[in-house]
Amino acid sequence: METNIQAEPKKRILSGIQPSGALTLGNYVGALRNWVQLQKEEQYESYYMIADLHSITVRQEPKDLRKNCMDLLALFLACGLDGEKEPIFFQSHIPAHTQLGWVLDCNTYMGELSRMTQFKDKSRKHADNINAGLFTYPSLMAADILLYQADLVPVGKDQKQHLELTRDLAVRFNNAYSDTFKVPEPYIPKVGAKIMSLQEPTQKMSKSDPNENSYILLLDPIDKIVKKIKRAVTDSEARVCLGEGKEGVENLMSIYSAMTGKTMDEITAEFDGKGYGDFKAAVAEAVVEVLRPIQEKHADLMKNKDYLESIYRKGAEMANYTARKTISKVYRKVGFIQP
Ligand code: ATP
Ligand code: LTN
Repeated sequence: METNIQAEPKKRILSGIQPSGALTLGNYVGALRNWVQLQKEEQYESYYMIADLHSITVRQEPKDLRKNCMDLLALFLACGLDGEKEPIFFQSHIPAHTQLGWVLDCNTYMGELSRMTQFKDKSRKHADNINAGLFTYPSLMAADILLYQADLVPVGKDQKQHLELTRDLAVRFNNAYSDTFKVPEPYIPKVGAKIMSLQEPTQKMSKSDPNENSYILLLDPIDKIVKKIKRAVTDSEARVCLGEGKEGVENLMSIYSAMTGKTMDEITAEFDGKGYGDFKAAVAEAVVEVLRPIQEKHADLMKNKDYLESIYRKGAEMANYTARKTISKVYRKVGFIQP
């Protein structure tokens, strides 16, 4: 008997992380971990990118940038992404990103870019270098996404505003020049979408924070991770539960929840009658259990530069193929003469 079941076309995923420093636990929980999960699901086809072009919106030492790029690629793989099956690539290897970035720049309003909280935050942090690239960062990010006709973009909560602008730009272009871009949806995790600083739990945990006790790096030595968690800011109540003025404890509870899969209620029950010492020890143990195998794998991969090279070369080839199709369509629709 003949079966006539047509396979649904796969939904496409694209996301990226800047190689602007070593990754934090926030990047892992808010982004990378979900990428790995999504890549395993049959209904998706995913493109994961190292956003090196974006990273130079803040000054980078070339030597450090090169190292961070390779480190990040190895971390992607160590966290479980499969770069043999689906593309993992460097943004700067695909010329179409800057090409589409320019076209979108010309369709993005100054007012829209001025409203971006990331621009405002970074301008404050880097007051001596408020450059044009920092300002137009969101239209390049929109280009990253729209080039691949992505359906879904897995990111942490802080990127939601950029995703909204991306959707607006896609619709604007489609209306002006006829249907060209897929309008993408953000995919923001329910747990751990915003891991907070261990020292100032009202601020996001960020790899560019000057206080190194505020973040846990994925590649921090194990004893350092344990120390940082022990030093995390809590409160004087000594009760593991949610509540006003307990942002520090709530953050540690979210980290514990993200590491173990336990709910906030289960965690409250588990530590009922226990103090912060016991709680922090358990959080540290849970984090170490997740990070140790990633660190071991990363160290192995960093010894194999040829393999890493083969992954990003293959990634660029696959990504270029898709990106070129979109950019030539865009150039044609805008009215440029075909070369
Ligand atoms: P920077 O400090 O240089 O601005 P960052 O640490 O915010 O960098 P990005 O490269 O901007 O990191 O972000 C990479 C991904 O990690 C994004 O999807 C972002 O939403 C997510 N992410 C970053 N920080 C956190 C956090 N504290 N909690 C959850 N997700 C996060
Ligand atoms: N701005 C993002 C990094 C990034 C990105 C992208 C994320 C650059 N291009 C495309 C998703 C899709 C950030 O996380 N800071």
